[in-house]
Amino acid sequence: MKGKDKFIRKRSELIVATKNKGKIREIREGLKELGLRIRTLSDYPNLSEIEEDGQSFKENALKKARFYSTVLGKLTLADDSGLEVDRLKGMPGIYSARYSGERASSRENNRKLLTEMEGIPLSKRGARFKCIIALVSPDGEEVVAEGTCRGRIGFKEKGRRGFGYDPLFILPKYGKTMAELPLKEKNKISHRGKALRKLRKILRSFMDQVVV
Ligand code: ITT
Repeated sequence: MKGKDKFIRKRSELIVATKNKGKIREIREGLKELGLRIRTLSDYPNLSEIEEDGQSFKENALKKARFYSTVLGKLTLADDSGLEVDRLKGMPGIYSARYSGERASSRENNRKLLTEMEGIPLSKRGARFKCIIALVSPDGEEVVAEGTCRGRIGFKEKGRRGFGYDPLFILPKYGKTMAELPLKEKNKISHRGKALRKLRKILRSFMDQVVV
């Protein structure tokens, strides 16, 4: 490989700062046309983790992206996301991953959500997924993209795809839960898919800057 090509390849690397396998699958799919070399935190098992103590998705996404971009010295993307249920005044929100306790499984979180929603009719079970993706470069440039997706909370888990609250998240237009949609279909309509589409354009310009 010639010097310049080597430089371009090296600089087209992107750190996706998560170990969440569901997020990683969707982000890889959403960015695949860019041909980036994507690394995730699973490739850096010895790195310390940071506490997600921000008061919003945006704060947490930026905190994660800034931290890992500084530690690794590489262009870094971080996703902070969750489920906001109307009837629960936006809960679990930023606590989505640990709704039923630290290190809770998705199954446990879903069970807790069903308990909280007991007796509430479908018409009052509105909710939205929200995703904020922060992109931070080692020289301190920062970009944030957002996406949301509305649906309703079901009465029991349905579907085996996706992750997290997907089996409980009904998309009325499709008559299906998010967990019944293939990955590509989910990305077309999901909160994360929307944020990734906005980010693709920006990422391209980051890559162009680097190559010049
Ligand atoms: P990282 O911080 O390492 O990225 P995490 O799983 O802890 O991984 P968050 O703090 O952003 O990530 O919490 C997101 C939680 O919100 C996630 O664990 C799910 O429970 C839920 N969630 C987010 N996006 C979702 C999606 O597309 N489908 C279903 N549940 C989702």
